[in-house]
Amino acid sequence: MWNKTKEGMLPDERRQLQGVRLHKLVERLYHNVPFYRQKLQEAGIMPSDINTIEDIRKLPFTTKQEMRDNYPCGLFAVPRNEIIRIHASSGTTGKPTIVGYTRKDLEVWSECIARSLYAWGVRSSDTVSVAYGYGLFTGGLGFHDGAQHLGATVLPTSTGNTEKHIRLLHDLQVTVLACTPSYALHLYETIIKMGYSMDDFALRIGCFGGEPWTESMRREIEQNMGIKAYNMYGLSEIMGPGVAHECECQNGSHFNEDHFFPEIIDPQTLEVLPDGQKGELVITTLTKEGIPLIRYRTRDLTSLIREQCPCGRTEVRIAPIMGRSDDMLIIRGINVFPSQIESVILDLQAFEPQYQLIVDRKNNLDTLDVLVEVKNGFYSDDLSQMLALKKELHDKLKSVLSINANVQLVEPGSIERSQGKSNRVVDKRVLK
Ligand code: DLL
Repeated sequence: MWNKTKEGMLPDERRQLQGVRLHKLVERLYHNVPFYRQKLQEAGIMPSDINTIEDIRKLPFTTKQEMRDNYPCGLFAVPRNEIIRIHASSGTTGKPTIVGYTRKDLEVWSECIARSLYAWGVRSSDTVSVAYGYGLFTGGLGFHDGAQHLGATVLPTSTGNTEKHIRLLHDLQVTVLACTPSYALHLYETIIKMGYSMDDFALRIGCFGGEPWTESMRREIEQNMGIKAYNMYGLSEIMGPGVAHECECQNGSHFNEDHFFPEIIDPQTLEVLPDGQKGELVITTLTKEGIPLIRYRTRDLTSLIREQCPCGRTEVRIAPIMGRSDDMLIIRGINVFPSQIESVILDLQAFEPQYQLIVDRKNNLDTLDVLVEVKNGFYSDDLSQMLALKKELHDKLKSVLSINANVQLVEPGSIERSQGKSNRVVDKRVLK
């Protein structure tokens, strides 16, 4: 273990530590974040009421909508000069969710990622190609700092330019690959197309996450690429990658419980569910300084595995994410809410509020087709006019969502109207 004291802590000792940290967290939020003070007051809770980790159930939940309502920095719990990094993720409509990190937050982040990499067998002699997106997305810089903290050599490849990436993987004999699992499959196909065999590479370990994947995808990656493929779970609101990670047993992802406290709730009744039952994952950031969150509703569906893991880590595990309790799609690793696309369409005069989103996976890359009806006065046989409209929508979607959608303009009235719930999203991806 990278940090045996924390990862292998006796469960009772850990619960004590979590209780102390929870009390301090509530105190900090009560005094430093007006939104939380009001929320706690409304719930009739004072920091002195929270003393053990079991007291967490007295606390109210936090939602993504509340983060949006406090855009951009209303939930920051420290003065701006203590924030040394900002990342952002998609919000439910146009505005992104902003997250700020203090120096200590970045240290905790690197520590958590180093724990994962170490568990997977990465050592300072390894070279890690970080092929998650760099920038506002937490994947690139998160893995970058963590791998550097461990002492490995980092190759900051980021996304795109697959052939150049493959040549570097080959020429530098890179041993570790970090990217989304679907990108790993695409990379493999390109490797073969370029005439290489996996024997030409030194890859041993894959660090995959950022989107749902299955056991059969894992088998495919492991068999094709001749590597061990491990799961990493995380979300920007809580930190980024590094919230939970598999160990060598590949049987559920250990939660970094000294920093993040997980609960599973029924998304309808909001009742806390017992271990083993499937529900929505709720996370409290026990040590975060920049933007700490109490009982954040992730919308990810999973269950907690409490049984002792043969690896010796005593941290609770989560089962692979089984879906979401909202309509968020993950397309090429980018979180997309249908409502974001709708608001882009409605901002442009030429379109009806009638559209359909078709998501598919071709050559292991996600595709998004946006079919949209053009308003009567705007529909024309003039091809150049139609192409200009199409380009306008494409470019707007690209600037808001950072995604290249295939826009298809259709005649007014041609998208089937539904009798009941509208069926605006058709997700054809079958995760084998
Ligand atoms: O995807 C952070 C990350 C980067 C995790 C790289 C792992 C590796 P967001 O963009 O905020 O952050 O998206 C978070 O992605 O709520 C899940 O729905 C989904 N997700 C992330 N990891 C996994 C995973 C990053 N291993 C959202 N399995 C989360 C399934 C995942 N879903």
